[in-house]
Amino acid sequence: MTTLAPLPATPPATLIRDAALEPIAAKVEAGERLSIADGELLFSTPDIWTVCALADQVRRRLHGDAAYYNINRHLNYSNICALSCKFCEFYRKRGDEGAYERSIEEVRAEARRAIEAGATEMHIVGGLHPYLPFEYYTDLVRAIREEADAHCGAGFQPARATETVQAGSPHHNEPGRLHIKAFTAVEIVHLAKIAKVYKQHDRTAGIRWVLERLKAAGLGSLPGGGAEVFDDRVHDEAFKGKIRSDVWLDVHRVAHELGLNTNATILYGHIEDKRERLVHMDMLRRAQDVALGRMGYESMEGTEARGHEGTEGIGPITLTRPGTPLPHPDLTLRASVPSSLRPSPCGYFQTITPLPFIPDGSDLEALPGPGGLENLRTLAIARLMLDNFPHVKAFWIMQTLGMAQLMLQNGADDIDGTVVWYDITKVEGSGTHQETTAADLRHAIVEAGFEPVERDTLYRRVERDGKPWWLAE
Ligand code: V47
Repeated sequence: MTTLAPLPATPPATLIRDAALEPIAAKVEAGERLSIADGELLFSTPDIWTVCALADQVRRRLHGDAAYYNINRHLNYSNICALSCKFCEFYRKRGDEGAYERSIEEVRAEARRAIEAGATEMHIVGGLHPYLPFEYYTDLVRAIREEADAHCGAGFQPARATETVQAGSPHHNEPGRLHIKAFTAVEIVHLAKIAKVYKQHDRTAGIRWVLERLKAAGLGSLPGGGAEVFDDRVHDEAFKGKIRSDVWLDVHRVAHELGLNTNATILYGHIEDKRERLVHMDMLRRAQDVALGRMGYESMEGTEARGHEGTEGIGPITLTRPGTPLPHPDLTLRASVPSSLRPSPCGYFQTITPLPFIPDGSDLEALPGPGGLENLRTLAIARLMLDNFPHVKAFWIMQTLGMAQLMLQNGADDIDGTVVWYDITKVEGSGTHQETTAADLRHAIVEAGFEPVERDTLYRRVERDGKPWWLAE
């Protein structure tokens, strides 16, 4: 392959066709936080390629040529849901044709297959099932954990993995074994209600109760689903009955306090407007300011305190300033502070995944859904606005693998994994079997001009010799 000259740090001014973007380019160069007004300009400018070039600049500053993927399995334990969100094609009511719930033994068998295939992660979500008891969920996590422990010889090399992880890591999830990333914030609140521990006047107590029990059973992190768009108008029109933004953010804050890393999503391209997308991104980065502040990251000097509930007194903490270390499970900031005084454990948001609305089969089917350029621009803007999220994922299942390649060149650094089964959205004609191989993912990444890096759920480099795998030094 021909080697190209390195890109200039900033798109040369002559390539910025819309001069109104120049102040934004200067902020990006300096690693400063963009305002919502900046974001509005990024959405309205006809100069989309400058938007993309700026996102690529940030992406390369954070990750160089690396592009991440993982070997994973998505599993939906049930599609029966008490809610009827208008954008959703996945949910069924009990007794409906196609309604299902997986037994613990079925989940256990799927975990065994995943481990035998060398998977490092199971990503598990489902509907808000009205009848399954709380114990179903802890049993489900425990069953997968038992399989991971019992079959660690199949897809896992314990000796190498144990050597690489520092003692006292705040992440209690055992390294090198199948990682369980499960349950959106919406499901966590539902479980608190099922267990009858959810109290409106002190909702975090019930959330904490649930998360502590799931973590003790083997939960490793939370996926980013269920966020949709943090706006009451959009909420009431498209997903009434679901938790609102403040509750979604509470769940993730409590998870971070318990040392669990989490992800975030934005479901765009339906009835929301651009400003609502930007407010959503702003709320997420403020929540991340809190998480990073707890880890010891410091805000930019001279920045005024923010006036947003729960983040008072915390200024923007960006990761996009040159030389800023990315958060990592074993990162220690302020090493001079004795470990007994460091806030621990500390979880944080790892990844933002912009999810394009797929209308087919939903109550909003008459809407067109976002087009390719809209998807590209939204992902690039997510990279630019979410300056304190280490990773931006182009989820190939919803974006297509071809678009995910393009997105790697315009802000994304991750494309998710081999997936295998996916029921929430379906490509026409594919059913729920939507699998790609690790070789296909690597090929797509190389073709896009990047170095493929297999990661575990916490973005540690994975090395493998066939199916056995371990974490890189
Ligand atoms: O929560 C539902 C969304 C989410 C539709 O954390 C739809 O790494 C588009 O959250 N069109 C589930 N989106 C997927 C998800 C996810 C996927 C990959 C990685 C991660 C991660 C998280 O999908 C749901 C909902 O927000 N969704 N229906 C639809 N018609």
